[in-house]
Amino acid sequence: MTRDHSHDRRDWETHGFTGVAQDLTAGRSLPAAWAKLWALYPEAPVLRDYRLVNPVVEFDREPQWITAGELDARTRLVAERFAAAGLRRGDRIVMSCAPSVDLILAHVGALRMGAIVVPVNPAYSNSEVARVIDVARPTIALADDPARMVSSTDLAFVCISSLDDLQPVSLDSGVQPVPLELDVGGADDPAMLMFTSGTTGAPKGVVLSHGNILASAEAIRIAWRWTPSDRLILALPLFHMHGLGVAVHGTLLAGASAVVVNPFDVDSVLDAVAEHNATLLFGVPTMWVRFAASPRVAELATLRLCVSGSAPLASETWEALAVDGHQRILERYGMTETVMNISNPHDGDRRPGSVGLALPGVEVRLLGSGDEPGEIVLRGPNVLRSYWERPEATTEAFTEDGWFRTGDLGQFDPDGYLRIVGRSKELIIAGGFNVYPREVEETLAAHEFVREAAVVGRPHPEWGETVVAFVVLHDQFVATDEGAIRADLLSHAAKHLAKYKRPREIHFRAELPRNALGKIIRSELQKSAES
Ligand code: MLC
Ligand code: AMP
Repeated sequence: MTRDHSHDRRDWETHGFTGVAQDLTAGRSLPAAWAKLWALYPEAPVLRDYRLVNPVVEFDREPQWITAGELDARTRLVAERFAAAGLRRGDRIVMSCAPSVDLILAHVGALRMGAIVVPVNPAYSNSEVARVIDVARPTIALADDPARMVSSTDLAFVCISSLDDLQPVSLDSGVQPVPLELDVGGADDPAMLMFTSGTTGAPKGVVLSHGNILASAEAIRIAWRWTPSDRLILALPLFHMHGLGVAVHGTLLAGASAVVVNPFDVDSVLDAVAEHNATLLFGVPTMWVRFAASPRVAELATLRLCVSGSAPLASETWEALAVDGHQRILERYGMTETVMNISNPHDGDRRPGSVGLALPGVEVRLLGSGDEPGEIVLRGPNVLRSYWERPEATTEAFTEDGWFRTGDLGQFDPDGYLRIVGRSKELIIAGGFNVYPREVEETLAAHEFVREAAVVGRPHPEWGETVVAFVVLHDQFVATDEGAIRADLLSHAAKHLAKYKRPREIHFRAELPRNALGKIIRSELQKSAES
């Protein structure tokens, strides 16, 4: 049973939207909407790196602002270059790079030509990248450092630093440039393929259409009163929804500007805020915890709007930033499958511990009956249609009557504000990055000493949660020195898993707690991790 709270339309109005859900995709696609703006205001500064950083290239130039007109021209050249390397409409292009303006140019160029962007964490191990490439079968992979990419005969590599030399040349002998039509995709055409790992082994690819990403960017543009005079300090990774679907897409759709800061650190961000008279800052809770602890926290006061998302923001952090940073942080709730769902209002009560009200176009309900928390389910133009080549996963993700199941548990305040009170899915969020226990468990279990492993998240004041593993060894290793085995397991994890997924603690057990059906009782392990 779905519990109706029927506030959606009123929520949309509180966010400043009085239209209908279809209005949000009237621009057809983000590239079409962006191109219109670029033609209107070609001189407007849009993007700039704060500093130029690349792991394999030394830059001999200073960062410069790119105007809308230049962005139009340069993304066209990027698209031509990709086409010359063999990329066609509907083909996948992996992008695995540190945040930079060049990466944004590549992302926008690929979207404009109708290719499907597959963002991948550049800190992934070769085996993590290989799993994505296996499933996505991309034509091109763009990387900071091609040496890090897995080799494959069907895949052309483009090093991001070579995008600087924006000549429409053939990278792949035999493949000639083709005439390109840009910005012609429709709302239903796929735009992005993002992997969420998944709780059941093989990585699950989330296919987002141009309509999905446009609807969400339009909803937050309206709700957050984003205007061309806004300037964002963009210090987020550009391989997840927060950095791409919110920060990049929103900036370009608002005709606003952004300064890309990489890597994130509190001082660089605050320096950039001051130097560039920034108005907006978005972050994950770990970043906000670090701002709250900084002696420079009061400098946040110059910003028009600070937004938190990707994981729960503790009320204490919210209060500390309100008092010391003079910022009422606006918390919002999103997901790869649905981009942005719910947000505290720009005008009105921004409530600590709550994610607020349904964004324009989004309908929100809870599964279950009574006043107990229920699973949050959603409908709207932002919601994915299907997973990549996984019909069974798609069926499981929706209720019979077509609502998307988030796996998050929520409860409404009497006036319709939603609180996220837990998760029904097995997921750990550390520093705003998702860790799927199953993936870590499988990695540990692949070690020759290990009979089985279970992984849980323990609350952590800075990271939100931290990864704790419980391991049962094969009998012959039980009497061996635990310290040495632990070190061996950690180095095994380091070889196969990106940093944020690695266990911070490993506990050895003779057996794992199981229920009558033989299922591991995670709540018991959780308790033991917390004690
Ligand atoms: C890392 N460390 C940890 C840890 N994770 N220690 C304890 N517990 C953890 N969970 C250790 C590392 O091993 C390292 O140690 C040190 O802490 C610093 O790690 P790091 O990775 O270098 O940290 P840093 O670069 O400072 O990164 C922190 C961060 C980053 C907050 C900047 O995590 C980040 O960019 N997060 C954003 C994630 C994001 O964009 N999520 C959006 C998902 S989209 P040592 O010894 O090696 O120094 C989504 C939808 C939505 O969710 O709603 O937005
Ligand atoms: P991802 O799949 O990486 O997009 O992560 C999405 C998940 O992040 C959601 O399903 C939530 O569990 C979590 N999340 C995002 N924003 C918030 C928030 N403001 N509060 C609590 N959890 C959040």
